[in-house]
Parts: sequence; structure tokens; C-alpha cells
Amino acid sequence: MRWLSKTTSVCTGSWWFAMAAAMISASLLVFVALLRGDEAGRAGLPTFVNIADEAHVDFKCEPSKTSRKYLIETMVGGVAVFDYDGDGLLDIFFANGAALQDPMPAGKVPDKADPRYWNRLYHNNGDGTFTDVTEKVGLQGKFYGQGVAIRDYDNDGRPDIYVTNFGHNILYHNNGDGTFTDVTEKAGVGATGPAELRRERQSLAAGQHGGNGQ
Ligand SMILES: [Ca+2]
Ligand SMILES: [Ca+2]
Repeated sequence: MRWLSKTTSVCTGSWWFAMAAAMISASLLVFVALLRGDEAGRAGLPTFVNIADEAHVDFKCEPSKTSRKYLIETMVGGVAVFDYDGDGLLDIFFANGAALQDPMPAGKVPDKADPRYWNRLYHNNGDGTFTDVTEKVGLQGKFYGQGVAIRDYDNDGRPDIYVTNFGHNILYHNNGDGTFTDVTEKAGVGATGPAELRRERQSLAAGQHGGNGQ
């Protein structure tokens, strides 16, 4: 009995050992399979390739860095993707910086005259390439660009462009013939800084409360 018991004990221990080994092996196989599956999943993810050169989108954002490291240098530019001419193809608009002096004299505004500081509009040709139509549509811009928003502000069915700048913000009306018109003054949306923003808010508040400012 003692031998039998011992034999049984040995046999039972071997069985458990074999089971444990089998379970560990199975777990390892599952783990490896999961890893392989994960790799396969990763391989199946979409990838992106920089085709800017082939697409002829050669815009380069120009912050005009200075030794003074002005705050606006870190907040330059913006981009919008929209169909400005209604041909069903998305076009690209970039807001750009402007030339800063080092240091900037008081009251001096950034200079956008150099074409490398222009904002840019690229028309989608529909064949994987774009054409720079900035001058043709009159969107070179002014001041130091810091952002862009696209909305049909006048509800004429055509998207318009609002560029926020250090200097003056600019609203461009989409004329529907491939050109834009600066309507900032007419629309009263060229806010430049805290003082003007306060005045605009006060005007708005006055209008909302029946014009008595209360
Ligand atoms: Ca288009
Ligand atoms: Ca419009």
C-alpha cells in the first residue's frame, strides 16, 4: 500500500506537472498568436506618405524669428481645407506670418510684402495636384496671420474666409467668380486688440440691451 500510495502520489504529481506544463505551453502559444495578430493589425493600419512636392503644395510657414522671441512667433499660421469654387474638390488655404524687425519699433506692423510671407490658396486640380491661385484670387493678405476660419457668413451658398492676424483680422467675401473681396470694414470685424475688442463688446452689449448700455 505504501508503495502503491507512493506510486499513486508520484503518478498524480506527474499528471499535474504535465497539465501545468501543457497549460503554460498553450498560454505561450496564445500569447504568441496574439502578438502576431497585433502585428498583423498594425500592418493593416492605413499609413500616410508626404506627397506635398508631387501635389505642388509648396507652402512654407514663415514666423520671421527674431532674437527677441516675440510671442506671436510661436502662434503663427493656420490652415483650412474647403471647396472655395464649388467644383466638388477640396482646396487648401494657408495663413502665414510676416516680416518682423529685430527689435520691432513701437507702432510698427509686420510687413507682408515679400511673397514668402503671403497667405496662400491652392486650387485642387482633381488629378492629385494643386495650383497656387493666391494672386489670381487676391488673397496675399496683410499683417501677421495667426488663424483662419471658413463659414458662409452671408448665407449666399459660398464659403467665405476670416483670417485672424496680429494687426487687423480680415474677412474675405467669396464673390463666386473665383475672386474674394476684403469686406472687413463693411462688416466691422477687424478687431485688433483688447481696446477695440472691448469697444466691440460694448457696442454689442448696447445693441443687445436696447442701445442704452445697461
Ligand atoms: Ca474646389
Ligand atoms: Ca458667403
